[in-house]
Amino acid sequence: MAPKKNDKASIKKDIVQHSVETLCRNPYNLDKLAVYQATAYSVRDRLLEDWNMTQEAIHKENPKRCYYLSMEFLIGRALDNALHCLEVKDVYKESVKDLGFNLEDLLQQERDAALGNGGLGRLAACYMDAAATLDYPTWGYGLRYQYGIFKQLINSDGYQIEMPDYWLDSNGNPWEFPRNDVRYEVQFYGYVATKVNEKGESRMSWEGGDRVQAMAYDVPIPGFDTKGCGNIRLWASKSLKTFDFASFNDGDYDRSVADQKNAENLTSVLYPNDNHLVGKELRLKQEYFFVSASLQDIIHRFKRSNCAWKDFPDKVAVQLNDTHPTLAIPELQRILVDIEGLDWDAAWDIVTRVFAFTNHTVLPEALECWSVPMMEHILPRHMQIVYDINLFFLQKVEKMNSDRGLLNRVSIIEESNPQQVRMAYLAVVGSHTVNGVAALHSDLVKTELFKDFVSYYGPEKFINITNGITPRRWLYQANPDLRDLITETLGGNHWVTHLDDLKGLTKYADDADFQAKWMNIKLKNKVRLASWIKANLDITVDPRSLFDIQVKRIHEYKRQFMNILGVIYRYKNLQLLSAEERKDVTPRVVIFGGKSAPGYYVAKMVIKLINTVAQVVNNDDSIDGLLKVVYIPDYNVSLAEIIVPASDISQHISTAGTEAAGTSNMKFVLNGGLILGTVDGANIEIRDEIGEENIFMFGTLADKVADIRHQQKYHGVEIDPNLQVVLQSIQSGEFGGPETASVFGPLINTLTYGGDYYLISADFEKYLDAQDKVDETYKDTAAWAKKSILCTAGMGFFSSDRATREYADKIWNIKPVNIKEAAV
Ligand code: GLG
Repeated sequence: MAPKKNDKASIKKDIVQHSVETLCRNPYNLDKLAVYQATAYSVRDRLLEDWNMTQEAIHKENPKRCYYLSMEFLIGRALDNALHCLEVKDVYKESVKDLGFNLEDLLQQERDAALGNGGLGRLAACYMDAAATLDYPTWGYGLRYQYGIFKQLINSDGYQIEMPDYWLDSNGNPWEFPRNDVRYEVQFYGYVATKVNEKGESRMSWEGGDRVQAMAYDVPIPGFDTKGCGNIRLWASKSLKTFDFASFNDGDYDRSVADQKNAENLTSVLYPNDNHLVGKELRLKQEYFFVSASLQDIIHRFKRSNCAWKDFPDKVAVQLNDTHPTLAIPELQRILVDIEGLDWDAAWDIVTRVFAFTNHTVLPEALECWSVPMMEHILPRHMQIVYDINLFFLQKVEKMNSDRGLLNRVSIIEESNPQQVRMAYLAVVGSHTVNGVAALHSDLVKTELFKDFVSYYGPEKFINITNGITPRRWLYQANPDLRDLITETLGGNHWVTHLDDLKGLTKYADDADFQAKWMNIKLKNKVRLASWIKANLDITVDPRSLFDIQVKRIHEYKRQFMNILGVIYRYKNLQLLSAEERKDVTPRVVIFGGKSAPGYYVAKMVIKLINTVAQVVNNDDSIDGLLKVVYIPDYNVSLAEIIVPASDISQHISTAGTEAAGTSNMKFVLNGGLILGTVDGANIEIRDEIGEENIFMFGTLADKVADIRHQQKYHGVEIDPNLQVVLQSIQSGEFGGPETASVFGPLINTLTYGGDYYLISADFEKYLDAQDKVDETYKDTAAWAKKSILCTAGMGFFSSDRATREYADKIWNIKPVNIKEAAV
C-alpha cells in the first residue's frame, strides 16, 4: 500500500472520504463533531502506518520486551498530540480551513480518554509517550472501561455532583482498533482438583466456575521525532454466551441477555478512588481479569518466538504499576506449575526474574489488602498459591532470623479477622526490584514501609526512580508560544526529546528583552484561562493578578483545606486595610480544581467550603477585586493543558512524607510557574535542580511529623492564633450564614478533636509567611521573570524520557529498537 501523502489536497480528500464512507455523512451537511471525527480517522490512518511498521520491526528483531501493567491510563485527548508527533499540524490546519473549519475548534470536540484517577494514571500515559518516543519495545496493558472517571459538576450550593462519563458514546472512538481476533477466556470461582498430567505427574487444576471473555482494543501511542508508534492494549469483558435462546423462547427476554450484561459489567466502570482502597469484589475481579488476559497475551507472543520457558525472563519484563496488577505473580506461577508442568522452584525462579513493582504511596489507607475468604471464593487456586509463596518465603526468613514478631510483620497474610492478603508484600516477594517514585518517598519505602524486607533482601532490591512527565504534551503542545520562544532561543527543537537542553535558557534569565517576551507569554496564557473562566463560570478575573493555582485530587493529605483557610485569612485582612494600604496589595486569583472520591465525606466538605467562600469573596465589592476565588469543575487532562501554562504560583502543600512524588508540580515548573510547596515528594528534587531561591518552601519536615502527632495525641492540638480567627469566622456564619456554618462543623473537628493529623495548624504560620513572601516577590517583575525562566531551565531532569530510560536500564534491561533500519 502506498503511504499516505501529507499535502493539503490529499488530506482534504481523506477527510471528505471518511465523512462520507466512515461516517455516512453528506459532505454538504457537516458539523464540527463530524469533521473532528473524519479528521481523527484520517490521522489514525497515518498513525496506523507507523504502528504497523513498528510492530513489524519489533517482531523481526524479537528483543526483550517490557509490558507495563496499569489499571489506569489517563491519556486525555489524542488528536492534537498525534498531529504534533506526525508533524502535520500546520498542513491539517490549512486543510480543515479550506473545508470551512477551524482546527482549534475541532480539537475541542474530542472527549478525554479519562481511564484513570490522577497522578498514577497520568504517569502511565507519560511513560507510554516516552517509550514510544525512545523506540523502546514496550507495550502498556490496561482495561477499557466504558465509564472513565466521573464528570464532576458543582451544584448551586457548592457541592460536588458526580455524573457518569460515558466516553464511548454513540460517536465511537477513532483512537482504538478493536481486535476481534484477540480474545482470551478468564475464569472465576470454581474449585481446585488434583489431576494427573501427560507425564504422569499429579498437578492441581482449577475447575468449574464462571468464564468471561477478554477482547483486545489497541490504542496507538505516537512517538515524537521517530517513525515509531507504541501501543496500549486495553481489555474489554465480553460474554462467552451471546444469547440464551432457551430463556428467550420461554418469553424471558431479560434473562436471555442477563449473562451478557453481567459479563460486560466487569469492565464497565473505573473505581474512582485515588490513594484509597475500597475492597469491593468487583474490583478484585477486574484486577484478576486484567492480569489473566494480559499474561495470556504475553505468553502467546512469547511462544511464537519458539524459546524455552527458562528464557522467559530474557524476553519479558513486566512492570506492576502499583499493587493493582499483583495477582499476575500467583497467576504466572499457576500457569507455569499447573498448566506448563514446571516444578515450583523453577517456576518461581522465572516469576521473580520477570516482575518489578512500583510503589506509589506510603499512606496506609491506600495499601491494598484483600480478604482471604473473598479471594478463596473468587480465585481458589490463587489463594493456595499465595499461601505457598508465603510459606516458602517465611521459611527462608526464619532461617535467617527466627524472631516471631518479624515473621508476623513480613507475612503476606495478615492475621486479622478475617485474614487479609497484603498485596504490597506479595508484590515485594514476587518482584526482583521495587521502586519508589521520588527520593524522599523511596527512602520512606526502605526505612518504613518495607523496612523488614530490606533487612532480609538487602537494600539493592529497593531503588528510586523519580517520576517524569512528557514535555511533548506538557509544554510543546499545551504552551505553543513558550515552545516557539524556546525553540527560537535554543536554535531548534532538539530540546523536546533532550530536555536537559533547557539549561541553555539560563543565560537569558537576566536579559530584560527576553524576560519581557517570557512574561508576555505568561500573560497571554493567563488571558486564555481568564476567558475560559469568564465563558464557563461567568467570573471575571484580571489576568494581571497573581494566579495562584491548586489543581489535583481533593484529599486531606494534599491540604486544600489549608489553602482555603489561608484564603479566608487573606480576605479578612483585606477587609481591615485602608484604601492607601490596599495600593500595596498584590491582587490574587486563587484557583482550585479537582475531584473528590464520591464516598469521601471530608474531601467533599472541603469542596463545599471553597465554593462557599468563593461566593462571598467574589461578590464583595468592598475588597476592590483584590481577591477572587475560582473552583474549576471537572478538572481533567484537557483542562490541565489550559490551566498549567497560566500559573504564576501553584501549591503543592501536602503534609511532609505523604505525597509520594507529585507530577503536577513538574508540569507547572516546566511552564515557568513558581511553586509554593512543602518539603515533600518531588518538590525536594525540583528545589535541588532549579535552586532554592526559585521555590517557596515551608513547613514541618517529614522526620518531625511523627513527633508532632505524638505530642498532639497526648497534649491536644494547640490551634494557631491566626487559624483560630479563621475558624471562628466560619463558625460564626460569615460564609453562607449560620445554617451553612453548622455544615462545616465536622470539617473543623478534623483539626481539633481529630488531632489535626495532617498538621494544618502546626504549619499554618509558616504557610502564611511563605504566602507573604510570594506577594512581595511578585511585586518585582524582573526578579520574578528571572525565577520563572530559571524554573523552566532547570527542569530537564523531570522528563519522562529520563525516567523511562532509567526503568529500561535499571529494571527492564531492554534496548531501543531501530525502527527505520529494521523496517526495511
Ligand atoms: C500516586 C501518588 C503521587 C505520585 C503518583 C505517580 O500519590 O504522589 O506522583 O502516584 O507516581 N496515586 C497517585 O497519584
